[in-house]
Amino acid sequence: MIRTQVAIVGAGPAGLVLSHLLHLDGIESVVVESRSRAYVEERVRAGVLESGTVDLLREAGVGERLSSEGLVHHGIALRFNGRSKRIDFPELTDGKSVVVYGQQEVVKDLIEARLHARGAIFFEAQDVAVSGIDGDRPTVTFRDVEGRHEEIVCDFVAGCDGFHGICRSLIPAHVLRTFERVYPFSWLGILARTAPVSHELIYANHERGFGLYSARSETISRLYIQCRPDEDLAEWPDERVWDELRIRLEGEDAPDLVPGPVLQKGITPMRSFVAEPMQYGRLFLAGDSAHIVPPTGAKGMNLAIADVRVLARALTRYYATGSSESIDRYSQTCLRRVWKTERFSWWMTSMLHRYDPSSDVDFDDRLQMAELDYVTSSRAAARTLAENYVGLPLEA
Ligand code: RFL
Ligand code: PHB
Repeated sequence: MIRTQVAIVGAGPAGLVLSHLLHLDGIESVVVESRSRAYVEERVRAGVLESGTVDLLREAGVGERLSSEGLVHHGIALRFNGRSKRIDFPELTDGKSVVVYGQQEVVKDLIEARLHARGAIFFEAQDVAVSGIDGDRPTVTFRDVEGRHEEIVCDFVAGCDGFHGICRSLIPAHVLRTFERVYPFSWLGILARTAPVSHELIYANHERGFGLYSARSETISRLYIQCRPDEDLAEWPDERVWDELRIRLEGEDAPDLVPGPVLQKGITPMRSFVAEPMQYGRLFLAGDSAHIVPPTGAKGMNLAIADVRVLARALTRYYATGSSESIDRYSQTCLRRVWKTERFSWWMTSMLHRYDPSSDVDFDDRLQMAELDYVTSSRAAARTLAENYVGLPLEA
């Protein structure tokens, strides 16, 4: 039997940041992860860090490699009607910017920091189960990598186990309310060994569908195209992906794409989802276990980290003062940011995608063009995009 203060299910960005922040405040935790360390360190996902996320990671002492290897971006381009229009972040947000640094690099840095501080992470845990969240001694049980039965007895459980995890379903059905929107398209993404030809991200609205040009480092590019939700990857040999990307980014000042070896290729479904409340008894949900945003606003990982910052502060207050006021308000505090981020991600998605690429241009498509024209020509409109993209202020 293992006794700890906080048992954390899931070693994604939410679980690892939470464990690290708690450690800095002298609170013990144990992380239980169903995948292997190599798997979570190689999983290619998000890439854009809000300025508040960057500050948090630096202040928490895990920003060294992020500072030396991350690419600072001072703006993005919105591309429509064959032309790019730039949104300048520092100018519109009193000097703020974002950093492009892969989620798996953040995860590597955090695992390294946790293990260096002798933090406990059980990888490859099987049959993970949580019980007793109604009482004051919840437990997490699982089989470890050697098949031994383990039991963690704790004060609190953090459900950081992603959208397909087990923790959300522990909230009784009569308490849990969910909100969902599924979009009629997905993203086909590639990671390629080729130097970025644009030093800023390009979000393109094209009549054949959305296209996104992003980067990971001086030698690695990350690109996406809108595709059908049921798209078969086998129908997308590398050459076809490059051709389609070139079409979606075509026109005046088009980036001169240089195809390189494709290192990874995958399809990401697009969904908006929120579970309310984000807590029940001694269980707290954080990150993708509680909410999903479509990736168009680059918010998923940032929102996960914003949740656990609120949770770490609330737990620290509880252990320091005995007051449960902040933990009782955890869900309410988080949901304010969650819904604003849902709104922004939905808005970026709806402004940039073709909802029915097989049909003729219709009323909605004309509205999209008007919106893009407005957002790139009105300072007031551009500011609303910029302040959301660099990240709304974190809770004081
Ligand atoms: P994660 O990263 O999914 O981590 C959850 C962890 O929990 C583990 N787990 C369990 N562990 C123990 N017991 C169980 N029963 C468990 N069930 C699951 C999982 O193995 C995993 O390690 O959630 P977290 O920490 O909340 O972090 C959220 C972010 O990962 C997520 O929001 C973003 O990556 C979303 N996302 C993207 N966001 C962007 O901003 N830009 C992107 O380009 C982008 N691409 C993506 C994405 C998410 C994807 N998913 C979820 C499939 C691409 C993909 C494919
Ligand atoms: C990425 O680089 O993976 C990326 C960038 C911006 C997004 C989504 C994904 O909106």
